[in-house]
Amino acid sequence: MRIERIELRQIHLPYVAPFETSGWRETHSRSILVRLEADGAVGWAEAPVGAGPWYNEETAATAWVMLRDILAPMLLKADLQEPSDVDRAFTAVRGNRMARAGLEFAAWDLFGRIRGQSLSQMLGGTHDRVSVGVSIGIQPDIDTLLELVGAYLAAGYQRVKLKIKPGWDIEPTRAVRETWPNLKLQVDANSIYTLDHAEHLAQLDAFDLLLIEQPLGHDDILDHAKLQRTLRTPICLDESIVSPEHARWALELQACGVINIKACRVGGLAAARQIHDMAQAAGIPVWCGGMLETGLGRASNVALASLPNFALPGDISASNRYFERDIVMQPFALNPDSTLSVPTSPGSGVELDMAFLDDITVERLALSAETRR
Ligand code: OSB
Ligand code: MG
Repeated sequence: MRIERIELRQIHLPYVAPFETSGWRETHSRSILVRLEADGAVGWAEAPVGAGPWYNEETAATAWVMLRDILAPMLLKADLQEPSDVDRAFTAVRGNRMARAGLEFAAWDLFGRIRGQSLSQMLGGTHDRVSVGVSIGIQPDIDTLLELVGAYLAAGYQRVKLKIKPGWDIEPTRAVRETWPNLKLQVDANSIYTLDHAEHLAQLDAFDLLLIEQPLGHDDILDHAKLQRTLRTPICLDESIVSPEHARWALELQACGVINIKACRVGGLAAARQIHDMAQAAGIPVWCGGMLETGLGRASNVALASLPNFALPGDISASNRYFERDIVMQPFALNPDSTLSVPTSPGSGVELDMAFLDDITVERLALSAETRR
């Protein structure tokens, strides 16, 4: 199959509240949406890039240029038999995995709609609901944090992740643990510490955490292996695992006890599934991370999380945790058991609210086989 037309859209959609980590703060989604057309069918997807290169090296601006000048023209020349052929078509491309993932996700949606199969079915999903939690950004003070955690628990979330950084780590975690002794609790440092903080981080062992996510360098594996030997709490890698090869290195070095899988971070769902399978074979549980996606990206996260080795709750909260109004006709709602239901319709299983999408689109571009550069 040949892709006949590719459309890119830059959106600008405010979050319900700014999201702050150890290294950045964002107030809006700047995702790039991708639309593929082939054989009379249409596939849509989201590349959840941010405003600046704070999580990884990509930004909304760089991903736009990569998609426009390199990746979309390459895809228009490729012959696709399977969604996983997209990854192969980009073998010569270094990095830029979120931009690549936008096209790869859209191909999964397209093939699913053509074949009448849901994304979860195509991937080999085994669950019809997936356990989810909520990721809570850095707050101005502990009282505000406790109030926010209480509100999310009242809304039905049964697992909480706290963003931490030096000066906002031991005390907020202690306060949440003392208030809710049985809560499933974990923390995420987004690469802010070094091995010099090993003794400091060991204080977190007292709080019975599910895991400590990405304490050290965004591209480090070796020091995480050293740190893991000094901690009782499992380390979970996020930023460092950008490909199945990186997962293999981390597993061989015993750098983590858990892996956070984000398909957008590793170039797409085919690579994400490979990491899932490798971790399963190694006896290492995985869970599905998030990038504050709209309902479109959320749909592929939920489908991915329906695979069997997604053993811990994902950062895949309901639509209303992120946006006042989502861009899909079927916003994700939290079930009373702290799960989201896995869509069953073909492809991503969600339809876009096109009128609303047009309102929040700030830039559009179409490429077709004839106009390719
Ligand atoms: O490190 O997991 C992260 C959001 C944006 C970038 C990085 C991360 C996050 C989150 C939020 O923690 C997860 C979500 O609810 O989508
Ligand atoms: Mg993380």
